[in-house]
Amino acid sequence: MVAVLVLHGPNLNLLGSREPDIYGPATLDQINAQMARFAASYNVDLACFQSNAEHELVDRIQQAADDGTEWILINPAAFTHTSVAIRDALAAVSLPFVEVHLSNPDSREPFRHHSYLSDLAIGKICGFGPDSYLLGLQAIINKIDASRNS
Ligand code: CA2
Repeated sequence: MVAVLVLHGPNLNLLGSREPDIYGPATLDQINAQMARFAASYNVDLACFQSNAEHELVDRIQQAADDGTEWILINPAAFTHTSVAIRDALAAVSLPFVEVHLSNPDSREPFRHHSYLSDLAIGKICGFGPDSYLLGLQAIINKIDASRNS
């Protein structure tokens, strides 16, 4: 069984309660539950973690280096555009990761156009609402299958 860690950045705990026009009506629990069902059907062990605190996300990434995590799926939220600390943590643990966003940051304000993580990511999916997470998870599962069969 392959272990995948899903990380959600600041304010994503508010999903479903505010700004549904931008981020949709689904709550974070609903998104996590949908991913968990999807993961189970592919025999993937999924762990989900959300924090509003940068250091907690850094700590969880560091922990992933020692807890059997093989891939990370991350929506860094606003930390996408600000956090050298999260970038450094991902670089330090050297785990492959996929960056996802509900919205398409490139079609929004200019300050959202730069990501501190994208150049380290295996890939990036954005703009599809909660489907961005499922598409990211599917891409990770395809990569795992490809590495098993090579
Ligand atoms: O589109 C995404 O997934 C973002 O990562 C969301 C971040 C934003 O800063 C990024 O540029 C793009 C913001 C997450 C805020 O989440 C909220 C959810 C509900 C209500 C208010 C904020």
